[in-house]
Amino acid sequence: MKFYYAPGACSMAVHIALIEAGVDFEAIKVDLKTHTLTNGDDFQRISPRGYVPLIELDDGSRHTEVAALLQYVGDLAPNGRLIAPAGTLERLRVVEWLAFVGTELHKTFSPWLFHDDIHESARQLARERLAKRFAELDDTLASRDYLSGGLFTVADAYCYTVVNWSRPLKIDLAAYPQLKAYMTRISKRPKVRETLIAEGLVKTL
Ligand SMILES: N[C@@H](CCC(=O)N[C@@H](CS)C(=O)NCC(=O)O)C(=O)O
Repeated sequence: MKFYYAPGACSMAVHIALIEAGVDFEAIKVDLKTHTLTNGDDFQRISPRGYVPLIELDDGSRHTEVAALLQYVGDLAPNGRLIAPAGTLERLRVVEWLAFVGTELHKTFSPWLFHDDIHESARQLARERLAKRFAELDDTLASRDYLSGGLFTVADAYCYTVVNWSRPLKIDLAAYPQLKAYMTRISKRPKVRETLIAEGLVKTL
């Protein structure tokens, strides 16, 4: 399969899942400023919305949307390691978190805090909403290591990727010690380190 990504973008959640799952894939980097690939090809011809992540399967079909791709890749991991089987309560919990991260975190960060032309009042509203959601995460993580329990799942890959944007945006996580510890816990996972290196975000394991 081919996997289109941009370093540090939401696609990193899928990148982490692919590496955690041990799946074979070809990673193709996209420059989101110009919507081109390293070889100059126009990414918009591959992804009409111009969005990463995008996965192209061996049959040539193309698929998008972080939450959907994470479920697909999670299911490829042996023994339900990254997501429980469909139809179980555990699966429901992971999918709930995927939806929460997608709609309450990802789309509050982006586009509101990432574009210079957005008015300060809208930015402030986004920051306030994130503060509430971070407090909720902090409470949840006081009693468990990962979002849906004791095990890392694809929802954690997504949450980690998105909450990581706090750093460049200078959103201080000091008020959320459990969330901070969770971010550190995930950043130490060998496959997460591998992903960060693959995306050129850190230099050493
Ligand atoms: N609904 C999409 C959103 C994906 C998305 O927002 N991707 C961003 C990177 S985090 C992107 O590619 N932005 C490029 C652009 O807006 O042109 C999903 O969940 O996959």
